[in-house]
Amino acid sequence: MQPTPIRAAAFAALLAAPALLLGAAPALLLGAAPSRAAGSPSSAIHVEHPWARASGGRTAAAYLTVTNAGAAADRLVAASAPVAAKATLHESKMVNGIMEMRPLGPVTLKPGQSLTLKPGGDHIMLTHLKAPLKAGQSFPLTLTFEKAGAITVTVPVEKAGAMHAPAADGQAMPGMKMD
Ligand SMILES: [Cu+2]
Repeated sequence: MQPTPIRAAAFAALLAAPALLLGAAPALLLGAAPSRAAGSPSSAIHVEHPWARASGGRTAAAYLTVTNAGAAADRLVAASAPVAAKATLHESKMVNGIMEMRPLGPVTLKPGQSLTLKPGGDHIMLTHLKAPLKAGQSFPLTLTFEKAGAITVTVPVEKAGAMHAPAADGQAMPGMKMD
């Protein structure tokens, strides 16, 4: 059944209302932000919402979402960034109450599957940074897939305590903290 025009309008108003409250990030809720998906349009692999945390030291973490929109499985086999000597896919695990990180190795993405790297979870560890990452800067990060090849995205750096991607680059997520 098609929604009536009145219902559609009410729905639009529902969507628009939070945007008024959160004036700083209307694009977040309206989905108007241009996607930073990278790779050629024909690439089956989409890399979205890359971001990294500022770091005073020689290591930092980068986060993003990778989706395999293709019909065949693919594998994320390597990462690199010119700001760091090494970029390694890590997982975070609680071991005896302590958060530990370890290299994850190549990750297989089945058709339709996506992998979200986020604080407290999987991430790309940047080690031996050439200089500390400062909030406001950005850097290129290249992910290499077995089939899709190399995909380079621009990674904006957020402040040290940030828990999510910058608003203009985010997706509407129910319950997402907007601090
Ligand atoms: Cu790590």
